[in-house]
Amino acid sequence: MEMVVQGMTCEHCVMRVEKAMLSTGKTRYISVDLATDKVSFLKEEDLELNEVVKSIELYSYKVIKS
Ligand SMILES: [Cu+2]
Repeated sequence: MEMVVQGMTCEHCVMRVEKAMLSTGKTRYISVDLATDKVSFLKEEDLELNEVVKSIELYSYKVIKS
């Protein structure tokens, strides 16, 4: 699974996004590329993508679904 998350400027942002995604309890192997804003991860089958998006947007980052 891949998506673009806009607004990340440093390692703290990366950590915040990872933490938000992990808080859903249904994402694994999250990898964030700060240079391209690309976030790759595995998700459990029963996870609605919107759940992840919401958790990230709580921190005011913008998610662009690919
Ligand atoms: Cu930052």
